[in-house]
Amino acid sequence: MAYFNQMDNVQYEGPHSTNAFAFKYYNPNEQVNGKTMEEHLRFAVAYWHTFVEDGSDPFGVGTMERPWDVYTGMDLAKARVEAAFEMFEKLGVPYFCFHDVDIAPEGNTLRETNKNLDIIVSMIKDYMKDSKTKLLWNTANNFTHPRFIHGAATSNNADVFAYTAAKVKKGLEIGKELGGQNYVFWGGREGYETLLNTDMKLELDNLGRFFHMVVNYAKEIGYDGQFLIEPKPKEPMKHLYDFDVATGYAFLQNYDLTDHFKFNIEANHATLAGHTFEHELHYARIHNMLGSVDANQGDLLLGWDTDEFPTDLYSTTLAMYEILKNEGLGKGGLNFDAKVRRGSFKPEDLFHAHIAGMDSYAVGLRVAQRLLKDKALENILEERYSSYSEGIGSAIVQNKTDLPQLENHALDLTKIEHQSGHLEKIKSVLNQYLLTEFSQ
Ligand code: XLS
Ligand code: NI
Ligand code: NI
Repeated sequence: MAYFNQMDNVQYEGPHSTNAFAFKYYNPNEQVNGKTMEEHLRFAVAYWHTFVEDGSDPFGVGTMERPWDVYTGMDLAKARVEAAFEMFEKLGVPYFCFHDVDIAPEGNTLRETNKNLDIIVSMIKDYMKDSKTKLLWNTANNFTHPRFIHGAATSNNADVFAYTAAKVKKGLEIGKELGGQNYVFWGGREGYETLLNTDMKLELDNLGRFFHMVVNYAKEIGYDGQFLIEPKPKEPMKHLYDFDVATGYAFLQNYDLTDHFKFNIEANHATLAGHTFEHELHYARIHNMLGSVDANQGDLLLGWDTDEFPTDLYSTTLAMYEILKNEGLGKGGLNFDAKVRRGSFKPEDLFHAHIAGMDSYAVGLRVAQRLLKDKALENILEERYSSYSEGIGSAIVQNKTDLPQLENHALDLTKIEHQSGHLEKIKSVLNQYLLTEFSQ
């Protein structure tokens, strides 16, 4: 059965097209510095936002018109698979991502849930045979069900730790079965409300133990996907343990896990942590920990995870700059962990939203590539830090000096010469790159 009858395959028609169902900037086969746009961007559709969510919020019921909602239970799960693969093909998107609960309903026991999963996973596997769309990552939803009220691997309740481990074990098996490129850990309930009833040390130690078990089991079954931690500072918990990349990195170092994990960085989580998106990408990149991206955007006027589709070209440009500096995302990709607004309830809005996101990242890619080719920002850095390429600066960065020598250098210094930071000039250069990209 077809669910998006009125939609054809979305084609690239260029920046002057007025067709709302065409790409204006994303041209999958266009070469950008030796790779196609499709290879650079590795877009993924997020199953939960696109095929599961109904648009409800804490104040109102669902609003989404979804033609597959005529079904319930396992029939609904199957209808969603059909709708999903139809949409993947029409969008030409190379990847998708899901949580276990997105694809199959939970049973009364985990045994029953796993049976449901097996049925849908084998259906997905069949669909994947005739589709170019692959699994970017899967994960376990260990936060929605009331059993996770006090956490999952960091719960005070050992039964919940076991349940969590069992769900992730199944998730790795599913990832292996479907050729998943990555496996994501977003610790939605891994945090706490108050220290008055929390043994933080035990909870963190347990989380460390849990990840070692994951690494061991992956080895045991020959699962070769990449493990990704997705930081977020808060929501739903008041304090989340993987607050941001730096905090997550310290955790991985403490528990001797840095060789086995990288980060899945979400734009909206970065801003919730009080960082820019590019800060999180940059921090991960310089520590060789940039794995994948949840490509969305937040609303700085609102203090929560609004998960909007990315349309801010400034942000996509700076994000793609980091990704190109990283020489790409390797096994990772750009997953649209983003939802249409509650008022955008028509099925075609799902297409408009993805087209907007894909076009915005295509612009970002092209602008970032030109910035790099011209060394527009790199030259600025080189000049700004030039004091470290000679004299005392070069001794410092080569570890060839010490406090007495530095004192000697400083004691009679009378005039320290500074250069301007030229921030406004730099921003106007960036604007110029953005605005000239498609005006030639
Ligand atoms: C929620 C997270 C979640 C993860 C996957 O804020 O972004 O959707 O990406 O569990
Ligand atoms: Ni996410
Ligand atoms: Ni999120």
